Amino acid sequence: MLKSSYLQRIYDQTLARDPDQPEFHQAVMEFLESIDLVIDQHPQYEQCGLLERFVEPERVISFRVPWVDDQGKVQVNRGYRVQFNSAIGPYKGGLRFHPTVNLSILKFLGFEQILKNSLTGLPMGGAKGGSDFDPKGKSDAEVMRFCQSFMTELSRHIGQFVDVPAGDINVGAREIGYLYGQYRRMRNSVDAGVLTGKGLSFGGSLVRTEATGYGLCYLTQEMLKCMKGDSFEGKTVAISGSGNVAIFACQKAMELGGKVVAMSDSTGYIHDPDGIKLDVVKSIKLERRGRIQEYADQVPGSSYTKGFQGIWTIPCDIALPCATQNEIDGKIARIIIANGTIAVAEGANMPCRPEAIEAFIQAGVLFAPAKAANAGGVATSGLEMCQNSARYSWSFEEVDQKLKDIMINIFHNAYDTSVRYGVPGNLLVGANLAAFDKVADAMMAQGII
Ligand code: NDP
Ligand code: 2IT
Repeated sequence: MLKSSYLQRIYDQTLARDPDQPEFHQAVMEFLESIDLVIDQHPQYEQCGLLERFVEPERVISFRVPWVDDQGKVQVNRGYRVQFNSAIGPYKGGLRFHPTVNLSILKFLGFEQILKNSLTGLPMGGAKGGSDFDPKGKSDAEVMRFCQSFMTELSRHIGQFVDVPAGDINVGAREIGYLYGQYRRMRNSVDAGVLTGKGLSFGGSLVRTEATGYGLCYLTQEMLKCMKGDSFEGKTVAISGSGNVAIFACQKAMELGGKVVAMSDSTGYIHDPDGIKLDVVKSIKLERRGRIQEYADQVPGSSYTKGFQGIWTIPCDIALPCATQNEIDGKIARIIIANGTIAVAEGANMPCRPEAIEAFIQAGVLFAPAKAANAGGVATSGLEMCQNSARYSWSFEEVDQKLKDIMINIFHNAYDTSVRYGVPGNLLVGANLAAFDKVADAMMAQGII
């Protein structure tokens, strides 16, 4: 139950309007609980229907994506773009291709993206999109035909000043390349800033590939330093997932002196007490699109266990969930706490359920919420847009330094805000309030739209 009757009404309306969107409800509630602490100080929000507008996307686009498979059979998937909020900048956010994609998931991701993008300090609104297309087991040619069909419709709705998609689960360099090629062909114009995560030879930015995982570790390192006088040095680390975010989180955690002992994919996890050999993971996942199980066949002393949630039974000092939403529930959180973990930082979007977050905070485990901890990806997308506008590119070191500065700034912004509102160290509340402040200000200034 929320303290504010206004906020409770917003939540009740959200449930009633779309009863079949549990992930979206979860993201909205997590946010409203933070706003509940300060809403009394802002009576003008209710007068202007600010929260009513904030939880309703500006536009939701849903479309048919027909394509022909390698057997000549016609396949039809569903494509979406949720353009949630453009008060502070063009819509911005990734595309996810996964059989579980539906409007509930894309609305939760789009909603989170508004707040995350605000925290970066760059002028980007919030959006998310994708499809229930499953690229697993598909040939390159099938993926290309799907991407071309998807972009044929999406191209009507995006643009460098309108909406700038990027990657997310199962959308990486290959998919962005095909999507960009089709956009350019249809427009007969080189608008590089329409997508981010592009290849380096056609307007991509150095560090974008590494950015989410690196940024996660930069923020975690700052949190450990400022809140515990500690660091990654000598720490045992477990990282769920073995995709883009997980791989580069692993790389940076090791560079900072941590020992990563476990990683996973959707079917199981590997444990390597001597420390994960990242080149083996990269060759399985990035080159061959294989299964994490193959690691245990190649590296003596390591083991593979079926079931992706089992990874959290491996004791670690630092836990970095980097796979997908809701993988850590209250029961798993209690295992993580009992194992003596000192910090949990969310690389994935909403990987921890509300009861897990509550348990971490109660137990004094440092907790960095996704909208702060994984903002490095979209922040570097913002830097890619800057470079595209300037028709220029920065060196690896320049982009990496800017990313580091942004992540350190996000930590301090969230931390200082948590202190200001009487919940020192609660970075979830701090991040929500700091992020919302800017968007609310922009929405109030722009009238009832
Ligand atoms: P990838 O597709 O590169 O990797 C996803 C990883 O998570 C894979 O190991 C995949 O296993 C696993 N995974 C996916 N779905 C599930 C599931 N339902 N259950 C268990 N495991 C699953 O995606 P990213 O690394 O880009 O994204 C990972 C997370 O990070 C997502 O939550 C995404 O929203 C978030 N994120 C990504 C950013 C980016 O820049 N890419 C930026 C900020 C957040 P398998 O191969 O078996 O499917
Ligand atoms: O969840 C995310 O922040 C992303 N998938 C990255 C979005 C982006 O526009 O770079």
